Amino acid sequence: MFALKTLLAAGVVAFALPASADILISGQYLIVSRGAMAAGAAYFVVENTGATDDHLVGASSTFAARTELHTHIASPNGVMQMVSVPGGWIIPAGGIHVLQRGGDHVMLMGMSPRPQMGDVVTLTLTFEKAGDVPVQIVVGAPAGTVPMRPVTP
Ligand SMILES: [Cu+2]
Repeated sequence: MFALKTLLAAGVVAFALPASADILISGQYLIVSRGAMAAGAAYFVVENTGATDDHLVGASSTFAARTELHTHIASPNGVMQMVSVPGGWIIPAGGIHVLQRGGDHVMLMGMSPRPQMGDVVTLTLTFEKAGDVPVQIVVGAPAGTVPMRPVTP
């Protein structure tokens, strides 16, 4: 019983801590589709300031029925299609990984209630080393955003 209590206490403490010092998330925003599906895609930059590689292995949320790591690939007829990326992405030590429109993103399906422009929602990113990293995301494209915004490390 003591061990269980200790574990629970440790879990609460870990959850209350800010994001891992080695993982920084920036430029995050969420685009919500029109139509009945209430699907959305989240974009952001992950920076790993640590000395060892980390691995973004998953994402979760409390406001969508499904939350998945996705990317875009060109089908044989040239049409861009979204596919899930169950293996996630390696974030190299001292490097960045950019999730951006037309490329990698976090897909949210069956959002309820549908987030409105300007709402702030919480997405939890799960890293192999940094663990769960909650990220506050504003709904809507930031002013001046262009689809393939270059990001410098
Ligand atoms: Cu997608």
